[in-house]
Amino acid sequence: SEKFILLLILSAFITLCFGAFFFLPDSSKHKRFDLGLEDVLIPHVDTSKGDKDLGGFLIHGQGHDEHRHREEEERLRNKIRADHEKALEEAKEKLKKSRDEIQAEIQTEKNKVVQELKKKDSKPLPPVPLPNLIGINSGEPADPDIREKRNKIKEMMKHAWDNYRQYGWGHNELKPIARKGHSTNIFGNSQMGATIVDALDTLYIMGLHDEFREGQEWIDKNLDFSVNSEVSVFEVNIRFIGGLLAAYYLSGQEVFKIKAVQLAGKLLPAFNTPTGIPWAMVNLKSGVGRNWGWASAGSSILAEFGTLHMEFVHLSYLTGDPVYYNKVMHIRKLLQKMDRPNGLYPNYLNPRTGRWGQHHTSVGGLGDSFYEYLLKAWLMSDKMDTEARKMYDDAIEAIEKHLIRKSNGGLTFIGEWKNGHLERKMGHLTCFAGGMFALGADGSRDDKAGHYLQLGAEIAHTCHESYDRTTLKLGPEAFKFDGGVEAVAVRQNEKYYILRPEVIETYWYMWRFTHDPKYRQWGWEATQAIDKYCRVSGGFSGVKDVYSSSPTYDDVQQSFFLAETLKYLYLLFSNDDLLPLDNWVFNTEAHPLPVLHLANTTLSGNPAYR
Ligand code: DMJ
Repeated sequence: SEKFILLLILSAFITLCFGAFFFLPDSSKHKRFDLGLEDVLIPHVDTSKGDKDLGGFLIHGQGHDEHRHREEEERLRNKIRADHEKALEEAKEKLKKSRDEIQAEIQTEKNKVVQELKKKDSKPLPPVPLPNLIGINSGEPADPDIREKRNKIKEMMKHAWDNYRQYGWGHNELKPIARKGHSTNIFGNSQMGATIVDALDTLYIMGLHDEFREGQEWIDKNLDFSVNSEVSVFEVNIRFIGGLLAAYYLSGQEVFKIKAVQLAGKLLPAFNTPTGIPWAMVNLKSGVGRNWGWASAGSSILAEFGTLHMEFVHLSYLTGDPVYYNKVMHIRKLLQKMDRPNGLYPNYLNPRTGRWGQHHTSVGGLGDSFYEYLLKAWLMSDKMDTEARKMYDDAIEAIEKHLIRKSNGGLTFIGEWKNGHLERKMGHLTCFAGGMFALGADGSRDDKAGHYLQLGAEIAHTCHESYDRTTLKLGPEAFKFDGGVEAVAVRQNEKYYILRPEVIETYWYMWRFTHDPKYRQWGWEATQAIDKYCRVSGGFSGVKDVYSSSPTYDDVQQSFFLAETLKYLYLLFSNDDLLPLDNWVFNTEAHPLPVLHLANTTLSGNPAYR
């Protein structure tokens, strides 16, 4: 508002000066002005009729035109004078107003602009035939015991949602003990309702339709991306774009598609780097991007720029605009051209130079979902994108050779590669890989399906052990296989459980592929432990030490608890006809996207695209 007042004073001053100009006695000035004005007023003069070009000014010849021109000039001069006087009066009036009145006027103007922009942004997108949407509201188990367990999980979802609804509505996440909103820097500094967007599809498949509608209404009215906020490109993609796309496919409500496309447009400036490898963060308003300060040598992170493919392909499919598809294919092509130490992809890549940063490789944090998306790109393309499958097979072979080992106690684990040395430590995040190996078994190279299903089972077992060897029966953030320690966290800062889904995700995939009842049993153990130790009256909280019998809470209900943990549990106790894996591929935040039956990888299935 201060700027606004300064501007007003300045404009009043300029108006005064300009007005004064008319009342100056100097007639030569008038003459110059008249000539200049004439030039502006009558630009298309015909010089063949006696007009002369004189020093840049056009002077008309004598004659009957002259009188008409003088009248016209006089009329215009009067109009300009009147306009300036009016502007001056308005400026004086404005300055008489109170600060609050001026602010209210500015706000009204702003709202008008936002409304105009909204109107422009909500243009209908081209109609696109929806893929076959099978199994979006079924899965009721016949067995009463399983039904009861499934209902319990639905009740937990309701508890998490209702408390967020009551205490954190519109905020990104909930602090269930302080009973207020919570956020982290991945969502920037604005309230984007991350929990609402992340939870929508879980609400939908659980049949919580009133809650789903509430969420939809909030998104329709409040979810606005024209904010001066620096967000994580990866997190916004997997949680928001993934969540909105899944909600769109499940419900058919256009608003989700429109919001997903608007948001994607805001992420695109992140790709404006010398290599096309996107920055980790982007300001949604200015489009300025940068990387995390902690990342090696200013690098972007493999698991971040490598986890955009599924959502971006769907965006191109739905809009008919190849821009999204081209961005992710460019990343893939660039990665294909690069040398990989020992066939492994390092976690860090510098977006300015196109060179790897530190040679660290992980199937857990910083690497994980890159491998997952190679496999899922293939599955999502109805197995047409064989290039992605080949990259996945190559990567997994190198990982098996260099990172996967058996502990002395016979537990298979996936370690981390750090500058030519294997760290015998596995993260909770890495436990998703059991499910990934099982999902990728069918179609694997040299027909090693049995081998990969077995590998998935071994990882599931190891991760279950990491839960079973704790006091709370909940898994730590990271656990070691070193010097007699097996599947146990050693450092205090690795003993926490923040409601993560990866172990349960693997149980669910293993259940779908084997129907071995132990996976439901393990899933039920985890459900009970979460309900017993993480449930508080204001929602669900993470715990700081899974080895302590009197746990302390971290007071955060993560949005992925509703998006992933509870969804995978619910699916584990549902029949396989709910979201069958032949028709749906889950993004890394557990948002189901339909398989696109494309003739090839150029999205020719979409008529709007052809
Ligand atoms: C989720 O946001 C996603 O699964 C992501 O890929 C990594 N892990 C978190 C939850 O633990």
